[in-house]
Amino acid sequence: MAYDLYVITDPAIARGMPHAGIARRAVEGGADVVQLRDKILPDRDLLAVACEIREITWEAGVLFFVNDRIDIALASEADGVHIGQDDLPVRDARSISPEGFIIGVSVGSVNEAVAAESAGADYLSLSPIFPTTSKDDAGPGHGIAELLAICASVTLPVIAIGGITPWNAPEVIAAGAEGVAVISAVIAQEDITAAARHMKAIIKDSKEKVSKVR
Ligand code: TZP
Ligand code: MG
Repeated sequence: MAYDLYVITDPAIARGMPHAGIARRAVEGGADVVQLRDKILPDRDLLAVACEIREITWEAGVLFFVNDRIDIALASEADGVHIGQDDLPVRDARSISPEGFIIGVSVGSVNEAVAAESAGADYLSLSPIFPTTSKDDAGPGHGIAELLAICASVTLPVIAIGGITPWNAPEVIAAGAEGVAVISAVIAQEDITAAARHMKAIIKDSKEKVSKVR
């Protein structure tokens, strides 16, 4: 399962481009994961968008996750759901999921990371690594030291999110992140496909450098 480049859709940040358009461009640029994130669409519209992204990601062989909403994830046959500390607990999400369904959990500390791992999460995301304006309640950045501590405390893949750019992605990968999740660095760009391709190349290069020194 590759999590190298994890692109999150948000039409407001993509200057009004719809979710499916963002997803299509992101997969063309080499995204390994597309996450549908929308807090305002009515449920029926959200499900319709999820089904569109499901088709795009199936064709591209790319993972598709839905943020927060396990009901929409299951109904659209997504590969998984991404949940936060205030969403359904991992064990309850697991109890209503089919086999192989991927559950990712946002964590903000070593304690939360260890708890999510023992509750049965499949991957973790530390958020935010750096300050970001893309999420209203993201809070201050945890920084690279917290990322290092979490990567050392769990065996699950840890995805870094929040304020990641082509310039700081190498230090995030060097700290042990399995991949980077981005909104603005890819989807706020004029050419989403080119931005995704550029970010993917940086991640690949950074991973090669890390594997040489380990
Ligand atoms: N969750 C934690 S930070 C964040 C989310 C959805 C926003 C990430 O956006 P950006 O633009 O990559 O900082
Ligand atoms: Mg959430």
